[in-house]
Amino acid sequence: MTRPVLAVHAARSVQAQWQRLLAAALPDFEIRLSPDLGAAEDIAYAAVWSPPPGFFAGMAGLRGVFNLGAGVDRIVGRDDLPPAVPVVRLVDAGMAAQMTEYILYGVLHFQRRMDVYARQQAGRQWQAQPARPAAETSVGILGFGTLGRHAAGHLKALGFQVRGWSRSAHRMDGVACFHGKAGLEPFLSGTDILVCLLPLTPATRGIVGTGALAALPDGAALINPGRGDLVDHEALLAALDDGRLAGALLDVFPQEPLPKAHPLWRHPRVRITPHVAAETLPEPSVTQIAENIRRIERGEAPVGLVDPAAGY
Ligand code: NDP
Ligand code: OXD
Repeated sequence: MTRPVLAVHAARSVQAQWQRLLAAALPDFEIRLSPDLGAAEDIAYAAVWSPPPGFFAGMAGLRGVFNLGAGVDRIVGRDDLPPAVPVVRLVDAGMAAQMTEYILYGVLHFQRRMDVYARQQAGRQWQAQPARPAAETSVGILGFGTLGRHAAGHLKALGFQVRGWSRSAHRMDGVACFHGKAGLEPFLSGTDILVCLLPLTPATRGIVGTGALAALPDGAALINPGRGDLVDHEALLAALDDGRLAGALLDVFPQEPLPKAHPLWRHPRVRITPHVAAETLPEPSVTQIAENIRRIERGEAPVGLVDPAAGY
């Protein structure tokens, strides 16, 4: 009897590991690795990260697509994927703890003026900066979902003022929650350190632009581990150059790797990491994918089902 096929497309260096883990978790499936997928019509499920254009062409029997990450901007709205096929994202799967570490690092970097001290060190300058206690520092999280709420809990425990902005209304003890277009300006105007953790959708593309940056208090800082296209980089450079924005810690960019000639690389107020804020961990991800395949096979909705209309 032929077994249903699960196709994997990930970085070549890790495909074999995905194959081994998926085969152990789903013994009834045949796991095929891209680009050797055989007949497209045999494929029942696909587990993918950033598949090339046309990847899904001919997969007429596809019953579900599993994104090997939280952000589905490379999957939603593609013209090679029939709209009825469920797209499922990873929900936490070990990323929330990593993302919280990244955000805590960035928040402490700006709150404790490590950005200023790094520049002072370059000039051998011994100069204490005024203290800014956590209780007087407001961290605003744009995108108050799985990752944003996890980080908020930890920031609150460290004594920061925390606020979150989302599409729908949320509540969290000790956190000021804002939502929708009307909530954005009041959210931004009280944010000293802005963390951008939105998914990239038509509604969020370029959301951190001239207007949003101007709405932040003078001397605010930006941490962006969400997606590069959420930020208008021309507006960001202008705000950094005129000193309205104290600094930025950036993990994601419109083009990755960030081109070598890009001015962000050498900007004295910018710290860059190469899209590593929260990496996909194969073991917990495979557990989640296998459970979701069983759910779909039982006719139940998978956890992390993407709403194609909302784009996340
Ligand atoms: P979730 O889907 O759990 O959360 C998304 C949040 O954004 C929700 O609060 C949602 O609102 C809000 N949102 C979406 N659209 C809008 C909008 N138009 N206006 C206002 N709020 C909006 O996602 P995760 O927390 O799991 O992940 C967030 C993003 O982080 C990913 O999409 C990805 O881009 C990025 N990421 C980056 C990584 C890295 O290593 N750099 C690693 C992992 C993720 P509501 O609650 O109302 O639905
Ligand atoms: C993700 C990412 O979306 O790593 O999971 O960027």
